[in-house]
Amino acid sequence: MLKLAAAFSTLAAFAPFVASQSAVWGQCGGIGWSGASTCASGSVCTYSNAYYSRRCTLTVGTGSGGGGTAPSSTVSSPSPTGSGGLPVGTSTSKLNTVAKAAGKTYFGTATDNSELTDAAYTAILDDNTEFGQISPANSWKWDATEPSQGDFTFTQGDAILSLAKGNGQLLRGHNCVWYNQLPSWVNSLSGSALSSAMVNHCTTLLTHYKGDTYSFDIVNEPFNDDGTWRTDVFYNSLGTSYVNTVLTAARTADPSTKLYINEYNLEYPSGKSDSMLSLVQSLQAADVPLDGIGFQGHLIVGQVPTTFQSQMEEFTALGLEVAITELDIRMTLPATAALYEQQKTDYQNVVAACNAIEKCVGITIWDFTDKYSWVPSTFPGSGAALPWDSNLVKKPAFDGIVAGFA
Ligand code: 9MR
Repeated sequence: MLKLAAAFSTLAAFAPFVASQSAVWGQCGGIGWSGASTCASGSVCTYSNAYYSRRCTLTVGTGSGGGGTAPSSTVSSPSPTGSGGLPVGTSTSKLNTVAKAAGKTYFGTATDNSELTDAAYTAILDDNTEFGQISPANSWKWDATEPSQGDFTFTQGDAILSLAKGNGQLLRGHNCVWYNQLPSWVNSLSGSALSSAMVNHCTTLLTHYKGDTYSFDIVNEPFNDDGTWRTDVFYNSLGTSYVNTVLTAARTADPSTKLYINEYNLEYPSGKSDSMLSLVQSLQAADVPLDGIGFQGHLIVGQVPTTFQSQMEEFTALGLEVAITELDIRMTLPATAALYEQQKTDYQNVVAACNAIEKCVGITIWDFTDKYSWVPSTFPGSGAALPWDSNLVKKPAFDGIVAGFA
């Protein structure tokens, strides 16, 4: 009721203009339309299709260029169809607000330095009622922070820190030890030289960001899908003990952050999830510090595992917290209305799975707009994986997220 009241009071603010101008989201053109063709102050008439596609949309911020973009704070559209005839999200709720109301610690997004010059993008990113948590998509990784041995650079990483601090957003550190985006000098090491370099890297990274993060992905993607260990330089040279070593070093470097192992394809029972459970049990038996498991959640529309919740519960039963750390749900392009609706259902189901588990502390989407998604370059022909489209217009998936927290 409160949300409805807020929506109506926003509409009411534009009521004096209705006689001569169309209200925000009102029709302002199209075949057969004989009503007003100008819009209320602060909105522009935007073409969507020949019949009912001219709607008065709010302009974003103070500048121009808002045409066609539905800002996240606007009222619900009476027309659920956006450009290209695809449905749009209409919820006026804010994602972090609804997540916290549901008892979660945050709803967040990844972001990357190169995106921070996009003012329309940062206008959404900076809203801590939408995103209460930020993950650095790339600039805290090993290749970005220690490109040559002992030569640490945190300029890009610190830009993400400043952004989150300035916005009052939590940070998830990402990441410390990963086979990918690893500078080549690391691959040439072995034995104690490798172990020292790994401990030094993680200690320096966590010390630099000491007290700044809610949680930190210390080990990323240690297993193959069949449950065998990934044969990267760490496993090949140090065996499984590299996990123990680096978690212990991380706890010493920053006792205040929650230490995570982060992995994909844990959402259904498999050799990988079995191996992760065994690893957790062996770490716990050896008193190695570990606080959480990150379920990355890189999923496919129409193929979201129904086992997501029970898989997370396997780990919370061991006393750990869990988080969905890199959620996106991709589709085969081109996007259709049916795929958008299925994606909405899929997002709702994933969020509901976390919502049902007290120790699922939060959800992070892997950036929030299709404009900056990693998916199309990695899976050619797939995309549209995020809740905002590439024009920063909310998709039905947004409404699915809100519904999942209900
Ligand atoms: O989003 C990241 C993308 O910009 C990089 O090109 C890519 C390179 O490996 O890494 C992406 O993020 C990955 C994350 O760090 C770990 N899980 C998988 C993510 C998507 O590839």
